[in-house]
Amino acid sequence: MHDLEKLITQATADFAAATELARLEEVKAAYLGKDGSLTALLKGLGKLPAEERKTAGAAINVAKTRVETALAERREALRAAQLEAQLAAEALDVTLPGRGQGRGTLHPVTRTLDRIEQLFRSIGFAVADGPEIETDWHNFTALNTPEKHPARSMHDTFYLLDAAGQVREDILLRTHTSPVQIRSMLAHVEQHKHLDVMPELRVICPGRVYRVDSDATHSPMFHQVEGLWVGANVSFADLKGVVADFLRRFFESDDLKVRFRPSFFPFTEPSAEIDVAFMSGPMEGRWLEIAGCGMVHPNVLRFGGVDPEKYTGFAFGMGPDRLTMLRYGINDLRLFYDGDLRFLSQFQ
Ligand code: 2NM
Repeated sequence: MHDLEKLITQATADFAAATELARLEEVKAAYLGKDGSLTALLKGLGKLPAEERKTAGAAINVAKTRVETALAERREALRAAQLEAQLAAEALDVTLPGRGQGRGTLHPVTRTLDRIEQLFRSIGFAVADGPEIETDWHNFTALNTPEKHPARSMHDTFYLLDAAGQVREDILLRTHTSPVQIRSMLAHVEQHKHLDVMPELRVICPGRVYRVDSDATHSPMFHQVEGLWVGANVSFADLKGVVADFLRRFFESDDLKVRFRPSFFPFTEPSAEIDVAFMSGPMEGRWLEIAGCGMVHPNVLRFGGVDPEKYTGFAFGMGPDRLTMLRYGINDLRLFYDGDLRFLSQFQ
């Protein structure tokens, strides 16, 4: 039975040489499979003389059990090793700090709007908003815009379509935030109609506006902030003081030069463009057009429900997109609206 010992030794060595479970099952077949060597020995028992059969059979069965035990041990060892390797590969260090949830940043134009609102709130202005889809009446008529004014044309203004796809002439995307000032006046007058003297109305209206225009410095959607102060004795001198003070605070420049240049708007009379010049920095000494303003036209006050014989008011309008470009030295307006995070995430 020396041969059986050799067979067991060989089988154990072959099992040890198999480093993967699949390979181990192949090796097993060589011993215990249908054509395996142990199986062959058991089949050969029948050819032995009857007196030898019993001891030979017992010896072969003992050997078979030992081979099976060696196989089971090796199988278990390989399974354990495989699990060990998998655990090592999938190792997770639960003590590592988290990756963090990017919190995002405010859009640069939003930062400018917040700043403008904060400054005007500090001198007693309310902040109002209104619909971006407006009536022709609120957007043009109430602002004293002549019936044939070019701003009313489809080349300059986005009109809405009806269900049949036909242009509706009475509904449009607002071209300025002035309709909100009209709505503010109407609401203010209604709210105080029981009083002999209406309290002053001070309001700014920031928001999106729309015009048919698109290039490096014009976007079909852009922003405006318009302001309005109506009261019993509101003068152009008040306008100059409020606007100049705001601009110096906005640009954090006490020596900012502010100039009012005569101009024309249908909704104000007299009207002026507002220019500023910095006394230091890269833009030193250059006049920049920054806003428009004027005394609210009597017709506009009337459309707002205010009696122009009793009250006067001033109004102004500016473009926060342009103010943002100036503040950060940006030369292409479209960067604000491309949604490229490489640009937007630079404003913290
Ligand atoms: C500007 C320039 C001048 C303006 C006028 C009004 C209203 F509704 F009160 F009449 N709101 N905004 C105005 C006046 C706007 O923007 C360049």
